[in-house]
Amino acid sequence: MVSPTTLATSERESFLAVFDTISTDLVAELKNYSLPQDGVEHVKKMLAYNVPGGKLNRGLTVPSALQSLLKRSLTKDELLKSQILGWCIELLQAFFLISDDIMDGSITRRGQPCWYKQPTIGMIAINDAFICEGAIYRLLKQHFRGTPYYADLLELFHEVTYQTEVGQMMDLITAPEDSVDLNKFSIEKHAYIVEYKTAYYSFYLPIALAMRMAGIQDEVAYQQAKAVLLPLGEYFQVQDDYLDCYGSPEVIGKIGTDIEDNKCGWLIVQALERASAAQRKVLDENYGQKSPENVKAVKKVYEELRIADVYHAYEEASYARISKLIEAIDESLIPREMFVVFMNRIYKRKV
Ligand code: GPP
Ligand code: MG
Ligand code: MG
Ligand code: MG
Repeated sequence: MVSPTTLATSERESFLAVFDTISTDLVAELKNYSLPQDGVEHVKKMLAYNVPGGKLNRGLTVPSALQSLLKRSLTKDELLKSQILGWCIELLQAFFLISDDIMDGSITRRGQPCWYKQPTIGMIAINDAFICEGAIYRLLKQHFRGTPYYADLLELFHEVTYQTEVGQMMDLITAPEDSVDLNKFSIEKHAYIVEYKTAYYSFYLPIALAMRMAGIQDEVAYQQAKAVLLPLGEYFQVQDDYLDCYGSPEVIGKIGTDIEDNKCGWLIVQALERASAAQRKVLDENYGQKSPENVKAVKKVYEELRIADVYHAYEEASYARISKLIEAIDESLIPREMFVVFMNRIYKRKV
């Protein structure tokens, strides 16, 4: 019998093998633009550095969700097409992460320096992010132009990109560098930011793409999927906020910057709910400052308020809440299994 681990490994290997095809196809297409050799080298290097090195949760979800939806093994063509859609999400992710790291002033990503931190790259990274976004639409055109759901795919990518940008905008304007005002933060504001900046593209998009491929047209099915996937995305971003402070950089591959960056993250909004007047004063004076002493003072208040315990309770409660939401799904429209698999992929994650 094939164990789940072996299966997961082979799914990943087969998915990664498609990346090579995609990279080659994109480069071949650029040669039609008479792209000089140094341009070809740059694109290859940039894609290899920024696209395949992550956990690939989003990308791998498309083929596995399609299989759940069709309730059978995929044909070669279905597998390849769903993997290409998976890579389109990973390209979207690369576009966002390259840009996000510049905006957040981050140092490392996926265990290596952020792309913009590479000595020969700097602000060229901004244009590279645009190239990653553009590549999505080249691939969609190349592989899906003849399908009945081509327009749906385009619409999904455009809509979700815009939603993410709106979320990122709120993330940024709630965290101005030079004026720290913790009164701007709230649980509701946080919930809005994470739904828009993370949940749509990371959770709704992979499942919605598989549903389009499976030929599902009933809007109710998409609403039902969203009702689970947006809360799941919120839970995922709360984990990200927690790991920013409590994760180990060697494991998560990035060094947290949320306290320094004055971010309206989950830990600070929970701390604000619980802080005494004296603790609130410490937070007001130290949050959003670059020096390690300030960061330490904020973390000390988190310790006093046992915010890590609050988080662990939130994890348990989220699992129970999302499981209930999954049970409410009408199985004649979409299989619950698809959501269970996705949730188990991230539950209690350390990475
Ligand atoms: C995660 O925020 C959100 C994104 C990566 C979306 C970015 C959207 C753009 C339009 C650029 P984060 O800053 O907490 O992520 P990380 O912790 O990985 O830096
Ligand atoms: Mg960031
Ligand atoms: Mg950010
Ligand atoms: Mg983060």
